[in-house]
Amino acid sequence: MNTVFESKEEFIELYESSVMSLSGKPFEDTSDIDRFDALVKLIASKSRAIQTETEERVKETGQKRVYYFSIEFLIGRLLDNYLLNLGIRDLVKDGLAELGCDLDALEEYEPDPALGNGGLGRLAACFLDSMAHEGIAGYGNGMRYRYGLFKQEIVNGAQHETTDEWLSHGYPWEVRRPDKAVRIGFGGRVEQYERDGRMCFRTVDTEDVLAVPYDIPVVGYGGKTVNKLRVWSAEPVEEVFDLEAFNRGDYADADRHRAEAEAISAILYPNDAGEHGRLLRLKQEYLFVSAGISSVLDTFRSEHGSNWQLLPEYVAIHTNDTHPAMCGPELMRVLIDEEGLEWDEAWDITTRTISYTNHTILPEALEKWPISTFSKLLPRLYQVIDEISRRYRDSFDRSAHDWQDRLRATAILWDGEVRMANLSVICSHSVNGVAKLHTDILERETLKDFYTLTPQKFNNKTNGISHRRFLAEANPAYAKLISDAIGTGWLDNADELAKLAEFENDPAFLEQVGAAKHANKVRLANYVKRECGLDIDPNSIFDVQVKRFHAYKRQLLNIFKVMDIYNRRLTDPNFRVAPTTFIFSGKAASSYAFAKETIRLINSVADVINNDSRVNNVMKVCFIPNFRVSNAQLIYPAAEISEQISTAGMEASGTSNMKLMMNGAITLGTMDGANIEIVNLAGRENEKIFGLTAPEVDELRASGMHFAWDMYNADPERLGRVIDELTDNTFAALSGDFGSIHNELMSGNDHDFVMKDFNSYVQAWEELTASYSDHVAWNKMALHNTASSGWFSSDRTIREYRDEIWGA
Ligand code: NBG
Repeated sequence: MNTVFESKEEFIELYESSVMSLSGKPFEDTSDIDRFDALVKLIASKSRAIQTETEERVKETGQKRVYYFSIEFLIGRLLDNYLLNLGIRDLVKDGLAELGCDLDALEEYEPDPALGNGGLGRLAACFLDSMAHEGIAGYGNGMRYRYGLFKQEIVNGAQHETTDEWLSHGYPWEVRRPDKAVRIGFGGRVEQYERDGRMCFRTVDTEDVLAVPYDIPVVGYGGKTVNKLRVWSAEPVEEVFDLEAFNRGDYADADRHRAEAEAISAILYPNDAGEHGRLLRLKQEYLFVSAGISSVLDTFRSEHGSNWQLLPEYVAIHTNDTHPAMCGPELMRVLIDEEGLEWDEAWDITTRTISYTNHTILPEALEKWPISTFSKLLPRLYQVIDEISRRYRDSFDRSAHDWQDRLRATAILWDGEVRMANLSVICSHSVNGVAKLHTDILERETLKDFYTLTPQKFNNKTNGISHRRFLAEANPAYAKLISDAIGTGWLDNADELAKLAEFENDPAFLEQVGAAKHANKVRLANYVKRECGLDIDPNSIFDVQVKRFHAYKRQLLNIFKVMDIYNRRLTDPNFRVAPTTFIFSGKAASSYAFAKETIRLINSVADVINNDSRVNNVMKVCFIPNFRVSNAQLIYPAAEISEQISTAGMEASGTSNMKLMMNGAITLGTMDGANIEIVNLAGRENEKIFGLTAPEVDELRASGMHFAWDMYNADPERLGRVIDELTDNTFAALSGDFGSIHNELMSGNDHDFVMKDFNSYVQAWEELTASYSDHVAWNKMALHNTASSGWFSSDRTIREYRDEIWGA
């Protein structure tokens, strides 16, 4: 472990002087914000010192550098994490206490940057943590949005979006690097010219913006490696302030130039809002790709000169989903137009450098851009894509009888559109899915023609999570129990969690497992009381579904279950219910009406149940607003049931399933995504599985024998009643009925098999909760889940990427 501070005394001295010099005030007069700021600045500067050492080591040893390009990085708060990773959490806490400051209280001042939507962005952040832990020279490359994803408030049950101003007090971790800014050109026209007897291309008359990087340190556990995350902000190239307009009183107009440039990095787009055709999104994608590639190549050049053949040996560029798909053509453009390489050589270098992860099979999320928009905004890049596409078509073996179908499925340019997923596959040497089932579906269905053509490109990398953030840091009570039992080696090597299996039959230990869980439930109950004013009972079962709202994730199925239990409890006094708190949290894309209505339904059901004294001794429904990394860290440790109930085949992997499992929750889920691997590791008897499997879903869809109205008619007392209640005013008091959900479900013929899986789901829930009263058996299952969860550490995932994709 690196010694960041020689002693507590040294820390106190450095910290005091840091607080005073930053604030210009005597220590006693400084506010908590001053103190927080100074603490971060101190830790950041210590981290940068290690970063310099890391950098020297990388240079000396010629280590391969990995660049992870992602349009989202959901990093969460960093202070606590970095103190843990540097091994100085206790020292700093004690030192602060001597100065009369409380570390936990200071940590509350840290903004939680919402630079991502959900799993995809959080995965990127976990990967940064694991790359640094594994000693990989791994760097994030992304966007610095002025506003995070919106802030969610609940008004009359409905989601309201307001801006998330995470930068309003500044962000003490980042360092602005204007010296590394890159000029990005949009529009203009392509011109041919001759250089050394060779025909070359350049783009002229472009409208330029400046991409300015901000660097955030990434501190690896063990304190030996500090990498960085570089995020780009768009700014005007030069200050063009229209004084005339200003003097006329047109203030907005006077600064229009700046506003237009800055708009590119102003907002983070929701990932499921059907964003095609939004010019700004395309500009964002090009900006962080082009600026990122330029900075990657600058670093390479400074170390290896223009030996571009060596690029794939020293550099790996990983593209996280299709948003950075322009990496391929952009690298080609630079190598050819600026470095003078021939096409074939540039192509060989490019494809050996780039790799691609697919994160979804949802067709609406596989990005496509109209050729007209694309070619106008990026004329030279479009030419390069056109040439890649032409060569790809020409490479086709036309003797095969089905070559035309195959081409149609895999073409880059088709039907007036640029298809980014196909572009990504063609420009990469490796294509991976994020869980076994997902990769199987890619190979068999979504990308099957590519798989037939180049099976060697395809591989699986089941997702992982940072066990340090989501277990050690989020769940100190449990983490302490674990470390007391098996030592702290698990922080470094999550496989050591398996040692907990020894304690599965130790009643005293199991009791402590239960006590830690209880403490976490009390902590969450306090948070819920503060945030929502709702009392929830820590002795009830905490049944948790927290994730983005989407039809396929089936929050609707969950709330149908709650409605059904409520109905049965009212009609049948003998119906026994294990006291349960149903906890939901998550955001819906602002344009996704169905998802937003589902949130309103949950809150409306909550309003009725929580105020009905006939039932609220056994059930409460709780929607926690504004789901984000920081409150997720309170929710996962308190959960006992992990709801992972997507329609089988739809959830690529899921990662909250892993976080919850690691924290000892039992998965109530379908055989989907990584749930399947959870079941394989922990044993089916330690989870609760229900519902259609992916092949059954396919079969039923294909058969055409699935009828929503038949199911409705067949079960008037339960399912039928729940569906009636969408429109019969039962839950309308808060803000009206739910006709659109009713319509979506019945006219859409139960597209996501909510009705189909309803019975087996509710039955599974009843069986699972009935077993809760045997606390010993329950805690044993919980512990078994934690003991089986080490494989889901993102350290393991990253080692697989390193060995099988990056060769780093
Ligand atoms: C999401 C999937 C999840 C998966 C994460 C991380 C997108 C496009 N995909 O199932 O829906 O866990 O990616 O891989 O956000």
